[in-house]
Order: sequence, then C-alpha cells, then structure tokens
Amino acid sequence: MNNFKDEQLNQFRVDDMGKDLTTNQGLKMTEDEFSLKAGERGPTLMEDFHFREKITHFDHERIPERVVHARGTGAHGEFQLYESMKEYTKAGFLQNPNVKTPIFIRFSTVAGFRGSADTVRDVRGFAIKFYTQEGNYDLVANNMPVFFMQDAIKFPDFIHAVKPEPRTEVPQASSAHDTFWDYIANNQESAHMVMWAMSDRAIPRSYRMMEGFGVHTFRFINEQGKATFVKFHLKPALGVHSLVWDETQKIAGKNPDFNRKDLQEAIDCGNFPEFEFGVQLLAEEDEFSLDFDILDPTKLWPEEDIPVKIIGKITLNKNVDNFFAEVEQVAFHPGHVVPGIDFTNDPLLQGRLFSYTDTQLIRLGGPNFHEIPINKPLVQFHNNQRDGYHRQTINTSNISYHRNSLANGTPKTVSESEGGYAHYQEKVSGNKIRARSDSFKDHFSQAAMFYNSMSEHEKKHIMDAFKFEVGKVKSKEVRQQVVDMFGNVNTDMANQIADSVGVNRPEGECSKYSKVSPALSQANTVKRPDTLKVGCIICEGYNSEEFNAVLNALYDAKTTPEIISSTLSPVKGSGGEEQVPKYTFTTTDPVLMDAIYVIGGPNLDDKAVTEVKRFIHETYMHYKPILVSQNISMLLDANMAAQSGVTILDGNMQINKFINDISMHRHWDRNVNIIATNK
Ligand code: HDD
Repeated sequence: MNNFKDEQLNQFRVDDMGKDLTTNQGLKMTEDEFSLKAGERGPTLMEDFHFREKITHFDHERIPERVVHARGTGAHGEFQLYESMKEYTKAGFLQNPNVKTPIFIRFSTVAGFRGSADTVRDVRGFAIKFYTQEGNYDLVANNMPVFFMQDAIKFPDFIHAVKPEPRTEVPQASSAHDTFWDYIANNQESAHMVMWAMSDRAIPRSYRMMEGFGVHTFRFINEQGKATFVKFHLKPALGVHSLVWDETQKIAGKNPDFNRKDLQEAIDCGNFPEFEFGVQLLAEEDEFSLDFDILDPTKLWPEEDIPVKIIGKITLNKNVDNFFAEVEQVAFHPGHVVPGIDFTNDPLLQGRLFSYTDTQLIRLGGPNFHEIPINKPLVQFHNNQRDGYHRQTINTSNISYHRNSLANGTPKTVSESEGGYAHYQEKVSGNKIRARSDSFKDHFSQAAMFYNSMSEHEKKHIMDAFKFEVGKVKSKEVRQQVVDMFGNVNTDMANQIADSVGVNRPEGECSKYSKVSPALSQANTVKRPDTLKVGCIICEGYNSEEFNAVLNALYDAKTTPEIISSTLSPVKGSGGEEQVPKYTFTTTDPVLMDAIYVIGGPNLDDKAVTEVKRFIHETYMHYKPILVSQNISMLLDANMAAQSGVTILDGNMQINKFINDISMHRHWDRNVNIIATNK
C-alpha cells in the first residue's frame, strides 16, 4: 500500500552522490579547498563569493534546540485501525480499518540538552504525527500517564528547577540536584509523577519497549455530536522493559546514543517496532463518577476500572534520511486536531494549546514552519495567511482577505457535515478566578496506588532512586521536606529514604491508601525474547557443533546474537568454519547486551579470561541471563551457577532454558551479594 507521506517527501529528497559541486545558485565550481587570495601568500579577497556563501551558511547552521525534549530521535511509520470507532468519533482516520495512515514519531528525553545521553533518568516524550486526509493530528504524549503539575502556568517554574542550575549549568540531564527537589517539596501535586519518575519507567531499555500515554482527558465527538471522554494509550508489542540504574550510568559513557541506535538498528534490520493503540472511554454523563477529577492531569484512570480498548496498531518501518530535516524540524502541537477529537478544560492541556506554536516560532524561525516537508499536511491548505520568513507557496490570487466577492468568497469555510471543524459546544459558566478546584486537591492517593501496585523489585528500585537523587541534594532542609512529603505516600518507603539521606523519619503512619492497579506494574507486561541482544563470546577452536546449536536457537527465538572476541579477525571453530566477530572486548561491553553466551575455546588466553570474567560478572550483577559452556564453567564465581538465569550448557534442554531466561530478561530473585562474599 502506498505511503502518501513518503511520496510527498520524495519530492524534497536530494541525492548529491555523483554530482558536480555547485554554489547555492547552481554555479559549478572549479575549486573548493582554497579561498581566492591576492597572491599565494596574500589575504583572502572580499570578491570570493563562494568562500562567503560557504562560511555564512556554516555560521548559521544551528537552530535553537527545543526548550524541553531537546534530545530525541524519530522514525516514520503507519497507523492501522482494527475496528471503526464511528460510534464514538467522526475522526476520518478512525473510521475505516482498510485505510492506513502515515505517521511520524519522535521519542525524547525531557531535561537534557540536545547532545546529552539517552539513558538518563527522565520522562520520555512519545510524540506522534498522523498525516490524515483531514489534516495533521498530533498526539504529543509521554511514557508516563500523569504529569508534574495541574496547571500549565507552573511549567516554566518546574522546567527551570529540573534543568541544570543557573549558576553552574550542572548537572546535565539529571534531576538529582537541589532545585528539582526543592520544587517538588514545595509543589506537592507532583507526588504521583515523581513516583513514576523514580520508577523503572524512567530508564527504558528501548523506545520500542515503552508504553505511551496521552495524559490528558480528551473528547471524542461522533457524527451525531455526542461526546465521550477519552484517554489515549500505546502498548509496545515487546512489553515494557527497563535498564537497571548502574547500567544506565555506564551506558551513558559507553554508548550515549544507546536508545537512538537501538531504534535505528531495529528498523534497519526489519524488526519494525509495534505499538498497540488503545483508548479508555468514559461516557459524558459519567464525568463525576470517579473518585478524582478527570480534568486533573496528575490522575490516571485505573485500567481495571476502565479497560483499555485496543483499536489499532502503530508500526515504525522507516528511518529518516536526514536527521535535521526530519527529526529536528518536526513541530508537534496538541492543538493539531481533526474533526471528532476535541479538548477538555484540563488546565494543563489548555496552556499547552498556547505553548507549542509559540515555541516553533522561535525554534524554526517564523510562522511558515507548516511548510517544512516533515510538517506539511498531506491535504492542501488554503487560507488568507501570507508572507513571513521562508514562505514557500506562491499564492497566485490577488485576494488575501475574508470576506470577499472578487474570489466568490473563497477560500470559504464549510459546514461540519462537509468536514469543517467546529469546537464542541460545552456549556461553561463561572467567575473569572485564579484558583484550583477543590476536586484537584488530593495529591497522594494515586501516588500510593502506584507504589502499592509495584512488584518487590520495582519497589526497591524506586527506593534506591530516591536514595540516589535525594542523597545528592546538598540542602538538609530540602531532604527533610522531601522525606516528609513522601511519608504521605508510604511510611516504610519514606523511612528507608530518611535513613539513607540522613534526615528524620516522617512523623506518623500513612496507611490510608490500599488501592492497587496491577496494570501499573511493568512486571505484568509481555515478555518475549525478540530482538534482545545476546553477546556470544568465542575464541579460536570453539566447539562448532555446540555453537551452531545455540546460534540457531537464538535466531529461531528472534533474538539478536552478536559475536564478541579478542580481535575482529575471523575465528575458526572446531569444524573448520569461521565466524567474523562484530565486536572486541573493548568495542562493546556487557552493559550493552541483554544476555551473554560464553563458549570460549581451547585457546582462551589469560587476557581473554579476565575479559570473560568481567562480562560474566557485570551481566550477573545486572540480573541478565548467562549461558556458559560446560568446559569453561569454572569461570563462574562459586554459587553463581545455582542462581536464577545462570545456565551451564550440557544439552538442548539448557538451550531452551536459556531462551526462556532471555524472555524473562531480568532475574530479580538472583542473589547479587554472592559475588562480593566469594571474592
Ligand atoms: Fe510539552 C515539547 C509532551 C506539558 C511545552 N512536550 C514536548 C514534547 C513532548 C511533550 C513529547 C516533544 C515534542 C517533540 O518531539 O518535538 N508536554 C508533553 C506532555 C505534557 C507536556 C505529555 C503534559 C501532559 N509541555 C507541557 C506544558 C507546556 C509544554 C504544560 C507549556 C506550558 N512541550 C512544550 C514546548 C515544547 C514541548 C515548550 C518544546 C519543544 C516543542 O514544544 O516543540 O512547547
């Protein structure tokens, strides 16, 4: 099936390969290495238009990075609807399951600068542009279902607090500092979101393994004008998986582009990332039926109470051709809607509806950013807006005003039945007032529900994250305030944090909240071995029969085996065939693998033994599966073999076990202390 966006972009793609070098005016040049000078050793001449053009263009190459979500990556794909949503919405792209809608997606971190590391602890942006036949629809989402504040007017304050501190511009891409936690303790509506940010969700293994959430309550409107409240969800086919904290910090140095490369490589290999697209629906008459306000963006709708209805699928199937042109210039906006999708009075959403166009004006340099190829809708646009920086269209009509008779009143507005957008006529009344509704005043019940719903290892990770982050705060007063605040969520958790960061335990016990929502635990999501990276460590003379059996099983299970050895030279097995390693012990690292298989070989020298032990040790400490051949099982530390996810290979049964272990990804019940005690 044609991807119409791809066809549109094709008109703008330029291949310079094999071409003559010209100036921007199309003039072929004889020389591009030497500026025009008065004598071989003389000064460069003003006349050198080629030099001036080249340097001027270079001087102007940078545009302002996004004020938030500066670090990210993107890909093209398509949306496939499973069943018509006609009953709830008239949105064209949600009517016919036979129509595929082209999309562009951008994933991002929030706080870090454009060149910061991928694997930092942070929220991840999850922005999707649907190029529909009714214009662009943008779902500007995150990988967490709630937000730090209830009103957009606080967004600049929060961002100032989380960004590097103004005096020193440190720390980069990290919330582990005084101003962030000072903001949190003084703005307690952030409690629920902070619980998510301290959880494993904030350190995803892959953009392909994250859930996405539209956060706000939106409105669907059907053909009859009936409204239904809706929350949007994306669920990854591969389940939700995270890194462990120690890994993230090491990866930030070993491969700061970890998540970016992961996405690009998966798409290049044809392992197209997939996300199910779902909606939670709430009838308008049930607006007040929940025990929180559906306009409050610090609240989620528990899936056990309002199930997520899966209505379609997103597949990412093409990498960008040019990062700047596509990923850097894409401009999202929650206000890019289509008929059948409307807003609610969530004060965070209302404020966002202003901010996004405004930011593009400075970032992309003027009001014509909708004409940049990646932003251009598939349908033509016609109105009386004119001129401005970088205008591309040549509007031939002499008429650029409404109402007119010279152009028969065109471009003309159309009725709703002809596809015109009409805002939902919600009845609104009230006094003008700067205030927060009483219904927005509970800040802790869902924060507690989130914690209550975690598995034991997830709870431990949350506590460890708090201990790290709050432990980095220099102000003891702020540390105390944070501990007191989170005492409202869970006493045991707050006590442990207090003990670790050297402040008093919070007063009183918090046992008010017992609600649990199992869907919040990523431990309950899909587990599959597909695409997980298995480092296969080989050495000259390895057992070919065993290696082939394991490799075939790994491929059958759709994992991604990657061969590692001392050098990149081909390695000969016992059967005479050769394997060409992808990495050496120094060009990759155990933190970059999801599992390891160590076959070794008879010629494993001392240096290789040291490296293999390092790979085993790190992989073990990060709870990842390990398979070792029987003949080198002595490289395992004592008692390690008895631990979960560690296998010594002496037959096919063990290969199957290893594959199952990879599906589990992490083996949390492993005793990681045994290494320390045995050394
Ligand atoms: Fe935002 C970018 C998501 C609240 C103001 N936001 C941005 C991006 C994502 C989100 C994914 C990156 C888009 C891209 O990849 O280009 N933002 C959210 C979510 C929010 C949210 C899910 C709460 C539910 N944002 C929010 C508020 C404001 C902004 C309250 C301001 C009042 N956001 C912006 C921005 C950005 C942005 C300054 C920076 C770059 C851009 O828009 O294009 O306008």
